[in-house]
Amino acid sequence: MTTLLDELTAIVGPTHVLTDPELTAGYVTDWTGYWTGHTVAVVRPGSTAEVSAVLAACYRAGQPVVPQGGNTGLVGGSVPLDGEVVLSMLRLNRIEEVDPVGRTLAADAGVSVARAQEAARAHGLILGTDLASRESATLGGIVATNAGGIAMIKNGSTRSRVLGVEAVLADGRVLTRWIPLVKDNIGYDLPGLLTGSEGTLAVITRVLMRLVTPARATATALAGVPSAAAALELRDALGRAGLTLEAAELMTAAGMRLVVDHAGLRPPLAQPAPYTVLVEVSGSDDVAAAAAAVLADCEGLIDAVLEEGHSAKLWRFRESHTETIAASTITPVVKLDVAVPLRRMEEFLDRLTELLAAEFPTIRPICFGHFADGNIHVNLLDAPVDERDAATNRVFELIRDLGGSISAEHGIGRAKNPWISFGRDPVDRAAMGAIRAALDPGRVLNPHVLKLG
Ligand code: 2HG
Ligand code: ZN
Repeated sequence: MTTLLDELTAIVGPTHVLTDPELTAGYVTDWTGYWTGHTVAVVRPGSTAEVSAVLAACYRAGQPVVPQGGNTGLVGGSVPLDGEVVLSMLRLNRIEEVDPVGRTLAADAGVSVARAQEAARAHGLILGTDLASRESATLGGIVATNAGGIAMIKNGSTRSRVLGVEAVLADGRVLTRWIPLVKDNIGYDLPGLLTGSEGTLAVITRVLMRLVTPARATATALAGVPSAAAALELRDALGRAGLTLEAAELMTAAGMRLVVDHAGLRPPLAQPAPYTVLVEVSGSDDVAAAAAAVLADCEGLIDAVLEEGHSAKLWRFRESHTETIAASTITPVVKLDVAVPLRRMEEFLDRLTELLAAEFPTIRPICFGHFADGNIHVNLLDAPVDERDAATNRVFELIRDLGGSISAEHGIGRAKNPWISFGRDPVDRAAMGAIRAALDPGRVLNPHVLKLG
């Protein structure tokens, strides 16, 4: 090990190889505090050439490596388990170019989503992926995990906007697929394959993203509705009025109460409702008036507030959920990220509440999420540590019965390994395994993540 550490130190310089547990602590535990491990060293390369040399050295030594961006993932995918080197990508932080004509952004993997967004906005464009952890989450991270987020309903997946990547393979070779064209149909879609591969196929060092033209005028509303079905009816009514959904989020009465109490906010609606929907819509200049007309006409609506533009004030109720939940549980929160077919969402939420109350009475579930794409974040608070897996299993069994997905946007990481067969059949897993073995025969890249069984 001393020889390898010497080699790594020679590549990146002594200040960028951290071994002191006090200095590595922040790199070995995830955001929830549950997923943790230890590392022989955190290595912080400053260029693609250094990433390549570090990986080549680790490959020769058979030393496993965990790539890490902002460490904001929620499935334990960016922290070491058992001595892996942590490859921190944060020093690769250059925004190379925004091309306003081709509508592309080229940047290093360690650039934060917020900085990339700012650079795109300076040219009248936006990144297209947005999420609450935007200040810390990195471009490499959102590509490696195919991050979902609040804008997916409008702009599609992160994968659909990755035009190119530069990535270092396990043995140190640099793969460059960097074509700033939306039409380029030569062979396999390797950027698409690396997107969502959770650091198991290569380490992404640069990304070339397709940018999006932002809406000219938007309005944001919070609406209290009696059911998830009513939330979907509101979505349809907005669509019929010619409005475009920029975002559509669902919150429950329990989640709203928690956020209001924790953040000391005034409840936004005069009457509490079983579900509160946040919608941001775009349209012509009088979008707020058009949205108000839809809300006024909406059958069963309990109460609503509407603001012009992107209302940070209204979004706060939604974006405070993750932090509020983390601060309100006596055991580390169990974070499940599921999707259900929209026509079964009501049934899912009802059956989930019933089964948890019957079988795990001490667990407090809080559900919220991007309801228009079927994605619900199921957070289990106060879950006794010895009930975590059993409760997860029951929720996933329900998801399987309903034809949903056990991982809508957060990935598999370490957290969901035992359940991968709920979502991928043996032939599918064998095909993924063959790709992984071909690109990383020594299995040094994120070995404990995305285990295919
Ligand atoms: C979000 O939608 C993130 O805010 C986090 O995906 C979800 O905290 C969660 O469960
Ligand atoms: Zn989400």
